[in-house]
Amino acid sequence: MIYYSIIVYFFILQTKPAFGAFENVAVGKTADQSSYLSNWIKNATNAVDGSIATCIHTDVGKDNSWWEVDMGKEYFIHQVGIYFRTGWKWRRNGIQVYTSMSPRQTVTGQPCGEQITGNMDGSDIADVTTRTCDVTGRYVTLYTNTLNKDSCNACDGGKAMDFCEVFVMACELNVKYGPNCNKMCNDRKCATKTSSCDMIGTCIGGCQAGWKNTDCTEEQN
Ligand SMILES: [Ca+2]
Repeated sequence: MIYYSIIVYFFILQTKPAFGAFENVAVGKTADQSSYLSNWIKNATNAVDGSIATCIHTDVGKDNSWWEVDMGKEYFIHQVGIYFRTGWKWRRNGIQVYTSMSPRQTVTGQPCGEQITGNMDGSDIADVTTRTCDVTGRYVTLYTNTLNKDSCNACDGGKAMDFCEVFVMACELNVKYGPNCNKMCNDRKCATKTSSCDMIGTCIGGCQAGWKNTDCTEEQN
């Protein structure tokens, strides 16, 4: 029984999130944020530089804090994840993730899952927190107007945000499709070569002769 428990424990440790063929399309992209904490490097791209050692920090004492990444074009966004600062947890509570087609949507974008909530000191909010979106969008915005002040001894959470990296697991539209983003649009046998390719690979206008199904990938008998 002990041996079995060790095996299960090891398996859990080794299991990575099931992202399928989704890719992080945020890394290296353009980013902006509502304000900067003085004495910090004023670079919103610190949260999309691929390193958890570099972080962003909006200014304390200001309402409506936001941080936003522009992926440059629309993607099917499956999931958004945040690597928080591990030593500073009290600004995690109250953040909401949004996607949008145009910039600076703050609270008017499409919400990705539930607001990130927990204890005001953030002690029960995971260092790496994810939200599922499953929506098409170009921008991802993290937003908070939650006051975490006095949530711990002598620390001011304010309405600021601080985190080190945001990853956006997404599928490239008109290139790949499927529940795991692992099917190629060009492999379909659509009747019209210019047929668009949504996330279920629909061939608008039907299939070439000898092929069937919505995405025209199965041969007729
Ligand atoms: Ca970083």
